[in-house]
Amino acid sequence: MNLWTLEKQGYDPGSVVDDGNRFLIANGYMGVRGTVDEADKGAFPAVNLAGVYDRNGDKWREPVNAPNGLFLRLTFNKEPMALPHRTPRSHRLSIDYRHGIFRRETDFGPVRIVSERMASLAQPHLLASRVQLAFREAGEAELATGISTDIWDINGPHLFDFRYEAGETLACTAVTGEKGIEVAVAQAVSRNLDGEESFCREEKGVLRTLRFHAEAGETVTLSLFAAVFTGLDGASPVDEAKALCQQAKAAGTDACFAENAAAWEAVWDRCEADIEGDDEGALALHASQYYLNSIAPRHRNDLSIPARGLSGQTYKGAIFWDSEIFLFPMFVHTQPEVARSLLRYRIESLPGAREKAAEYGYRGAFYAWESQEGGREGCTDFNVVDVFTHRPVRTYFRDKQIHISADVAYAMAQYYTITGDRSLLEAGGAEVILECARFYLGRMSRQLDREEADLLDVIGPDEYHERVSNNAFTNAMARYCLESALKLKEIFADELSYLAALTQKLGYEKDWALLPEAVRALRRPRIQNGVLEQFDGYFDLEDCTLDEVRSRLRDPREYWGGDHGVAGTTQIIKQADVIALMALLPEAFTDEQAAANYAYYEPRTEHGSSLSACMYALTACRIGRLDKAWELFLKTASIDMTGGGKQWAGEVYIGGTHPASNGGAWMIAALGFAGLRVRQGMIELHPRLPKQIDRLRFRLTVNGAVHEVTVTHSGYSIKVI
Ligand code: IFM
Repeated sequence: MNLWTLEKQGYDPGSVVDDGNRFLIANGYMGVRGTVDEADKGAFPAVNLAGVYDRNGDKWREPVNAPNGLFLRLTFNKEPMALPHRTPRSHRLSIDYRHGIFRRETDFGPVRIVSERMASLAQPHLLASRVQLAFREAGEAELATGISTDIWDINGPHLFDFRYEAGETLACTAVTGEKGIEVAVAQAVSRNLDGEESFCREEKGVLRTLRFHAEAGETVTLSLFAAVFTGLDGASPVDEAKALCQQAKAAGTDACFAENAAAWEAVWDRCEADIEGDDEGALALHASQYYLNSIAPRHRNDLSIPARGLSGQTYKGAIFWDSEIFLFPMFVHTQPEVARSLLRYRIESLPGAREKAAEYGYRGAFYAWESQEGGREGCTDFNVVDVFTHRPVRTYFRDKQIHISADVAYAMAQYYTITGDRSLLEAGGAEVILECARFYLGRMSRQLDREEADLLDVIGPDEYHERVSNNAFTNAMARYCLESALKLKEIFADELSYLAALTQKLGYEKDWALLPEAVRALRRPRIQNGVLEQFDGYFDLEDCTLDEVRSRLRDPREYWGGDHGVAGTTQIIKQADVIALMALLPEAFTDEQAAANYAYYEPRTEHGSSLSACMYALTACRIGRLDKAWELFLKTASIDMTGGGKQWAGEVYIGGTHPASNGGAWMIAALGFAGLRVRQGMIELHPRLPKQIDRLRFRLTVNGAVHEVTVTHSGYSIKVI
């Protein structure tokens, strides 16, 4: 079994959208969905751009998809050799996770098309494909290559005022509707045949058509080079795109593919993780690492990663708590420079978070629940569409999911705890922590006759229960945020002038004084038989089984949460909540508490979010439920290979890749199975290997040096590479 390749045999029109996610190639700058070369809009082709957003009218803002510069369509003897127009004799898709190469092989009978595509990790603006057309019969061929604007948009169109250039290098330029950001794509071709060439500017792009006679047994090879630049990259995107295409063409496809492979090898040198003993697990771990690494921002130092990566416009291309809680751990341990980029994005977004807090009447920083560029809130008050009435449903994620600020502060503090490097705190991280703490100081409330203070009317990670009070996760994470603010005094004990300047800048004197009392007073959850109550009154809700709740659904796409959702009045929860807390702050709980809470909450959890299984797996490792941990690991790590995960929330499509699960898979392997803890640059291991694994190996960067950790059932070793 090849432990780095996923293959799929056979053509199934019903899985084309899922395959677009499964076979995604990306390089942090853009993601190219795994659709065939000739795909039209119906197949959801997209070149999804990181960090470029647009809003069309009053529809949701979402990231922009660039025109497809690797378009290719063959007509032979006037018949389309194209999906879905002709049923193939055979069809095979594959992705090489090691170097991010998508391959399609389709036998249409008279001709067999094989193409390989990459999004260069070495050159973030470059895409390339190499194509072979093997003719079985003689005939007249018409080959169109070029830049197609027939691309997928959920809430588009986003591009207007198209301008096309024909010639040796094709170009297409357009501007976004909302902000007029220029998006330019150029394309060049090299091929081993001549023919009659013509150009056409179609409504759907600009194409170069070559007519030629093919002999039976003849194989035509060609390479396509496409470059994408936007107005955010520089002043003349189209010139840069054309220049890069020509440069790539001059270098040749082999050189471009080799350069990409070398860049991937450099990434694997930093973060490769391998399992020996179970091939299914090994492939799934490679897959999840690939999906996550392929969308890591490496071309900029202030970008984060959307919840569906670069697989499309789902979830508005927004950054959620997923980044800090599920993605950040892999990066901070293996490629701290990427982790810094995720956190710098939050530092840059601080003005937006302050504005949001002010909008709700608070001081400090209330981060966007669905954060777009500059921290702009993408979450609307109506985030789900009811399947029965087709009306938008009022949801409260934007206003009540206040744990987001604590999650951001948590990652900021963890960066220092893990690396011992306080430069990020100095570069704005400390200010973020203080402003998040200030938000909670204002958000807490206390009845006059009570000693304790509450966080009322919130939503915890379990989104099925809206507008609850004293959610255990939210309160504990808010407390951690308040404590982290106080801890800054220790961290900067040798440089108190730094904090004094910050205090003055923020007018923070009064807030410092309030912090210790806030830490003391913030409500702790009720505990029954060792089990933390998820929120006030949770134990009084109907205690029924998951199957019972599922049987109450009248439509499979029905939303389980909100006012009328089937889960809201029951103890059935969407995703890890108390258990997520125990995974994030393990030292705050005993093993007995972890076991009691796992036993209580696991059967009551739908795992309706891809963020859930990994948190349970981490706790399962801790309490020695290793078979369960392994099962949850496989579920987490293979999600984007199998196309798992929910596709719909009410009538809203939420499919795509699942970076949080990809990061979760690494967390289970390293933090769970190996029991890795890095504190101030010191590595500790407490292995708990499931029986399915003979040997677990992974790389880390600690104190600037790459380390390789090997764990077996008889011990472990750590060596500097
Ligand atoms: O952040 C998550 C949330 O916890 C559950 N719904 C999906 C979001 C994006 O992954």
